[in-house]
Amino acid sequence: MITDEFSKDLSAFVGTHFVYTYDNGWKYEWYARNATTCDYRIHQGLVGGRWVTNQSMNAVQFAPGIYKVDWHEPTGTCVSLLFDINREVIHGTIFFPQWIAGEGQHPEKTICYQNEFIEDMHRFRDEGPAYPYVVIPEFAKVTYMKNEGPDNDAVINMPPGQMPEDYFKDK
Ligand code: FER
Repeated sequence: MITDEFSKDLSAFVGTHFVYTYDNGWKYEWYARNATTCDYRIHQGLVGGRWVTNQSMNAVQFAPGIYKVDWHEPTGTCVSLLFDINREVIHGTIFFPQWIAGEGQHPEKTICYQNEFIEDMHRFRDEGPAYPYVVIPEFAKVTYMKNEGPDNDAVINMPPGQMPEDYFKDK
């Protein structure tokens, strides 16, 4: 098998805290809480203001310093991120159900601290419409990257608004 030991080594990735801006202007903050969980805040974008902690994810090391992360949200949205740590570049694809990102639909229904509204998100997801999915593939430039250690509750613990306190230092 091509996978296994190498791909499972996430030791240099877990604990990393990123801020990045997509080419379409959307700005995200994302934290690899541990090998199976992430936290994030959305500073700018279709669902700017939304934030989530303890989201289950799948993560692998695809090549040295290149990590791929995939997950499914309670809203029905799917996200796939590819992190190139050395180049400080990410490619993200978000797969939005129609009820969030379709013409005249309702992205604002997902703008909250999702953890407190999981039942609502499941209800919206099940009400749909889900299809056709709106697929948004974009490159992003990393503007902040720091290892904060695993399972650090201080990294993503409030709604989006401010950047990390040392964000503007030596940049
Ligand atoms: C990302 C991090 C999180 C991202 C999307 C999400 C498009 C989640 C979005 C959502 O659930 O609304 O980098 O990129």
